[in-house]
Amino acid sequence: MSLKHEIKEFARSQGADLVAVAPIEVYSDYLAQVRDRLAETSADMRDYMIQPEDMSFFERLSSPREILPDARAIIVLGVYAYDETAVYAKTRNELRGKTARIYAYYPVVRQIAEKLAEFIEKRGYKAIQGQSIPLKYVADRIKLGTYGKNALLLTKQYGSYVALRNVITDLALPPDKLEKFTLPCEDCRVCLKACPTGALYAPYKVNPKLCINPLTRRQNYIPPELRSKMQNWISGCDICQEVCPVNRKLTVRQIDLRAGFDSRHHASHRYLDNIERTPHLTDILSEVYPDVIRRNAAIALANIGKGKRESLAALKRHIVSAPEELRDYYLWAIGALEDF
Ligand code: B12
Ligand code: SF4
Ligand code: SF4
Repeated sequence: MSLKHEIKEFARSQGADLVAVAPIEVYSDYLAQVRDRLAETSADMRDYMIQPEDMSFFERLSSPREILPDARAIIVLGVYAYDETAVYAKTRNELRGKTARIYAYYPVVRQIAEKLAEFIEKRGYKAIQGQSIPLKYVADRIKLGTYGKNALLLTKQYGSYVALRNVITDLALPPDKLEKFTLPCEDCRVCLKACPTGALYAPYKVNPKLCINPLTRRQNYIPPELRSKMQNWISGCDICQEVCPVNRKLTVRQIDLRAGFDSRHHASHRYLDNIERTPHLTDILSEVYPDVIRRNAAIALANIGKGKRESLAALKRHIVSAPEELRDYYLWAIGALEDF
């Protein structure tokens, strides 16, 4: 069995659903696209939740040899992230928030990448795992999937619900030549129309200043006109994936117990670890939760509108002890619910 074959088999045995080899290159077309995006949206690195506040993050992503100077191949890993805990049918009726489906699987794919790096190192080669390349761009180049107009990588088997990660190695592995998966994007604009904030401002392009994912995760002020568009997302947003016809054909996977990992207990978001993925929103207003999540819970309650009496009572109870920055959101939510 070739070493490449052994590597793929090992990655699959650890839980990888997708594994493919890409070449080492300077991905300069990607960097040009990043520069265009920054110019078109006037976004800065804070909007991307990236530090430091210069281009170095994206420059490093585009040059895998900055991570490993004698790198000779990139292994791209993917794990299917649409499991049975991620079916959100009743959240609004139950006054619950939603978290992006993929978050539970970032630790899964990370664990697989760590084990794969160890496996390669034991054979005498260097291997560094991370999210250290432009993952969608590289995966699209080797046809592991294709860019959808929602700016995500859509794969034939798992749609866009795929958590990606890479291992960069000095082991020479021949790149894969996969068959292109053609998407029904040509005559479709469903994701662009569904994005509630207009963050998908053109096909394949996201404005991070408007995307609900960073809005829910950063501490920055959220203006009222954006708050009312955030629905009940309290961490991330999956709308441009939920509506996509490719994803709508998917069936939910079983909880991932491969590699000894129980995704039910790993929301993985730094604020939501170790709690239920969709807690009761009135409970999240309590001060045991970080301010960002309390803010998002208040916004979600206002946007749900149902259960008005219970929501108003909780907001009025918690506003008394809420810090100054949060009061503005609680007051806004109370006003919105009273007008509902
Ligand atoms: C920065 C970042 C963000 C930013 C910016 C998003 C963006 N689209 O740029 C923010 C914080 C907004 C974000 C949000 C999300 N992210 Co994010 N993010 C990243 C990160 C770190 C880099 C992405 C990047 O390079 N952006 C810069 C832009 C310029 O690159 P790009 O989007 O690839 O742009 C390309 C297209 O526009 C294309 N293009 C332009 N014109 C045309 C025309 C045609 C015809 C075609 C085909 C292509 C094309 O060219 C550009 C460059 O190649 C990666 C991790 C990594 N290391 O790769 C994760 C990553 C992309 N994110 C991911 C996820 C899951 C999300 C969310 C879905 C999370 C959530 N549920 O809330 C949202 C989705 C928003 C969206 N619709 O894209 C996954 C994507 C998995 C997948 N299947 O695609 C990644 C790969 C993380 C991971 N480890 O799995 N993210
Ligand atoms: S919703 Fe339509 S346009 Fe958007 S990614 Fe899916 S197929 Fe493409
Ligand atoms: S994640 Fe939500 S806000 Fe961001 S581009 Fe997709 S639909 Fe729009």
